[in-house]
Amino acid sequence: MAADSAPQRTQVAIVGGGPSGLLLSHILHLSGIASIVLERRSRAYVLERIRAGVLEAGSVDMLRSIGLGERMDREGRNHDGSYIVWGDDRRLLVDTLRFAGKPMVAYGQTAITEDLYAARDQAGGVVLDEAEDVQPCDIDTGNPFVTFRRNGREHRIDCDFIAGCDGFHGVCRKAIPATTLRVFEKAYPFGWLGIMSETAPLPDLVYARHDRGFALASMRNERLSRYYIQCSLEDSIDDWPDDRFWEEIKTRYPADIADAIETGPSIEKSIAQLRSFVAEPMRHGRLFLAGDAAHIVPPTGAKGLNLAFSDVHYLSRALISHYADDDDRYLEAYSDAALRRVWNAERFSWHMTRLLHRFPDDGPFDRRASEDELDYLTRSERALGAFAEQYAGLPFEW
Ligand code: FAS
Ligand code: PHB
Repeated sequence: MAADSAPQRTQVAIVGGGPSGLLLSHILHLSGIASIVLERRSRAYVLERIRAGVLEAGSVDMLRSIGLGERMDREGRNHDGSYIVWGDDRRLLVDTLRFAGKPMVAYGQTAITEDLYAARDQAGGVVLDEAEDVQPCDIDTGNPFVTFRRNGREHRIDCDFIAGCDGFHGVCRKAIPATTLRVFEKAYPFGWLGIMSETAPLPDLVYARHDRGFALASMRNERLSRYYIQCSLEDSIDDWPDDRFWEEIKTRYPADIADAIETGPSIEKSIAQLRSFVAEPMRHGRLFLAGDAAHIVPPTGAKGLNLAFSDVHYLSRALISHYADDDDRYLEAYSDAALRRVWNAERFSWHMTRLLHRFPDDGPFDRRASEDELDYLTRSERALGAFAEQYAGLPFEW
């Protein structure tokens, strides 16, 4: 497509070229439904972002079902479960394979986004990056459209539906009237300092609850490790040279695990603020929100990207049913169905964040109560089963 041209009309205009928007566009394409993705940033910028790393079985199945399983199966790493360590060398395996019946897969969001861009390119998909000032218009009518500027030219695309996949800072959520939108929000009094290093990761994900704060050891592949420690919101990455980071994270694990951590120079370092956020409803007229545009979870439960996948599962099924069967039942049910799964993940992520982090106003009682809950998970199969099935991600409803 010429640099500054754009079709005048499509069936679904998708705002946002992150995982939600690209995945929706590709699934619709496979069902013969036309879409255009409008992304504010350059493709290079989108692909530079380091984010999620663990896929629930439902997300893995979605990628395989649309032909994007080959690289994931080659480079991704199956996980039968994740460990939690705390107190005086207490440890617990959250055995997701046993309780949910399927493994989780460590496969980075960056690779997924690369795979999705490649699939859209190969299919001749229309992904317009550096689309400025995108605006969803007439969402309350049967003839919505989007406007945007690109390469200095103004554009308008008429469509049947608009998918707001433009993340937490996007414009689509703001197009829902304030009198209609209900927002639920919680900010956490700490951040996550994350680093990526070209080192051999630990064999499994290991979460740590420690008096000095939360830590997490994760991975992307056999030679790419991802680590996080809870840090103050006052911190900047300049406060954390690599040596200080490695020394600190090792203090938060038992000696055998700390000794197994291979240190090395960081190739990426960033601090993410943690928040819980839900906007309801996820639909207004012909505008449908999916992914971070509608909700944010603290990454403790590895749910953010997986919720984007489940939203896209529900929304793509609904749009396909509309076009293929002239049946709008799933479109009508979209917001309620998506929000049922969103709220389970929001509650679980909030609970797991509360359980594993040191809150500034925590006293001895709070610490002992959290340690007792972890001890209880080691003693009760039923409690551990409930925890594991939520960490693994509940099945999609339809
Ligand atoms: P995204 O934010 O990924 O994509 C939205 C896209 O819309 C962006 O490319 C943006 O440029 C574009 N956009 C925004 N405004 C626009 C406009 N006006 N016009 C056009 N385009 C616009 N999740 C996990 O499961 N595990 C993790 O460890 C994890 N770590 C994270 C760390 C950080 C720092 C952040 C911010 C998020 C993290 N997440 C994690 C959550 C993250 O992975 C999201 O769930 C995921 O990116 C959601 O994908 P999208 O809904 O596509 O939103
Ligand atoms: C990651 O690998 O980035 C990751 C894994 C599990 C989490 C959060 C982040 O809970």
